[in-house]
Amino acid sequence: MALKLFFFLSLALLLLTSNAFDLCASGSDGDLSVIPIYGKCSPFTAPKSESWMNTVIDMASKDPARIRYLSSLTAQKTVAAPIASGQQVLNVGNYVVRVQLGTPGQTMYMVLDTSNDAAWAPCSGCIGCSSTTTFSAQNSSTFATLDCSKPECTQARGLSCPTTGNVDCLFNQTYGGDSTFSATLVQDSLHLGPNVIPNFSFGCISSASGSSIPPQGLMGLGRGPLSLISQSGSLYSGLFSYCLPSFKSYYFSGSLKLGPVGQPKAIRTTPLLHNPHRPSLYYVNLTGISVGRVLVPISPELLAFDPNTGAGTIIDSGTVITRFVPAIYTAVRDEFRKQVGGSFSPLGAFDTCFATNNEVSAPAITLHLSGLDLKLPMENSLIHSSAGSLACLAMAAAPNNVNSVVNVIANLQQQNHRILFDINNSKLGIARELCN
Ligand SMILES: *[C@@H]1O[C@H](CO)[C@@H](O)[C@H](O)[C@H]1NC(C)=O
Ligand SMILES: *[C@@H]1O[C@H](CO)[C@@H](O)[C@H](O)[C@H]1NC(C)=O
Ligand SMILES: *[C@@H]1O[C@H](CO)[C@@H](O)[C@H](O)[C@H]1NC(C)=O
Ligand SMILES: *[C@@H]1O[C@H](CO)[C@@H](O)[C@H](O)[C@H]1NC(C)=O
Ligand SMILES: CC(=O)N[C@H]1CO[C@H](CO)[C@@H](O)[C@@H]1O
Repeated sequence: MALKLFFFLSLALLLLTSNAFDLCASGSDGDLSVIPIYGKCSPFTAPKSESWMNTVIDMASKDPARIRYLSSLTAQKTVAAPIASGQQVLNVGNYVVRVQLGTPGQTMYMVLDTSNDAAWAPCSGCIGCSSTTTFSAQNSSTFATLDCSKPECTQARGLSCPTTGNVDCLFNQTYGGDSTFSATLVQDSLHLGPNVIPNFSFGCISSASGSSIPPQGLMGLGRGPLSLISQSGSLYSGLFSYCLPSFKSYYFSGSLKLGPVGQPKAIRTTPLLHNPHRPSLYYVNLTGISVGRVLVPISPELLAFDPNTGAGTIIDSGTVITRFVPAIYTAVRDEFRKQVGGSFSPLGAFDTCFATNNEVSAPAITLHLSGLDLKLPMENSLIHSSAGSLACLAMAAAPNNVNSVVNVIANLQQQNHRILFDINNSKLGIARELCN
């Protein structure tokens, strides 16, 4: 009896300690860990750079290409893509989530992307994929191909198949502005923490080129029919939320909560808008921006939501720093500089860097959304150099030459907040939450 108790206690202790010390383990309550792509728990290593700030600058340097890409996501799918050659693989999409595909589950660290509809993963034998971790269809007992006549195939291809009958569903897709891949639409079980989604459709990549394809695949959380939320149907009730940890929090991970369980009960919300011109993206109604107590004068057409052109403001998990169209950014920045005073210098994507001695006078920036003011904590509006002597306003102008106005609320501004997407009720909730 005593021996049995001792055995039981040691087992319990072992379980407890192994959980407590594995900081990279997924939460046991059904939350999935959301890991900064260069954090300790991520299998990916940052490109060589001397400092953390330079890593962020490197990541942010890809924002303009991403915004052009997001602007190109019109209702009509674009298939042709310019391909950048000879570039080092530099990851875009800055958070990964650990999932398992197939039976038995094969672990993949997929980039989380709220602006993309589908999921895809590199498959064994892929030509041009950057990772040696690939999904093996042969090793999964639940794997199936999808033939060309299935409706999912039309959704993935953006057009129907040229032939009928039992032909595999092949499609090409562009990603991130400079990359393209060829894939076959397939189905297999997707394991997300304690949940299994059987017959989950995703692209099995057979060849890839360009520098932006996430090494172990992508999990689309957009609003289209092939996205995780649509494919999981009633399982998650069209609801998910995440908390992104700071890039700086090397050891820790935030969380992705799927479904209504464990979501904040009371949370301030703003309407989530659907723009038929760019149906994958999550739009919000940004009505103004304050710098300190000053409401920056912005002409309303630069903020207006327009279903015909796709203009408006989106919230995106894959853009690094918030981008406003140039006229808005300039007005916000000039007001910010006026209130801080002193002199400013540029650094990478940032054009408003100043000595940290002046930081006490840095005003807070508030994004006014319909029904919700998001007053950004300093950690979400300033970025500091590693040496600590310089602070920069962590926002920039969007590229000038996109089809129509798109402002992007990016992940640096979302960090340490819970962002709740309630698709069925068209609401976006935002609440401060420390998940570092
Ligand atoms: C399938 O699994 C076996 C055993 O784990 C492994 O040796 C093999 O490389 C896998 N096949 C592929 C195509 O990954
Ligand atoms: C995909 O691209 C390849 C190479 O450019 C081409 O041969 C193939 O026909 C394309 N497939 C589809 C379905 O568009
Ligand atoms: C939300 O929408 C999805 C798909 O549109 C549906 O399957 C699900 O049942 C809905 N959930 C609720 C709670 O209405
Ligand atoms: C956005 O907010 C403005 C100002 O309150 C309002 O006039 C406009 O109708 C809103 N747009 C949408 C699409 O809700
Ligand atoms: C329609 C379809 O493909 N159903 C399959 C879903 O997955 C299970 C096993 O995971 C198969 O048995 C079904 O045939």
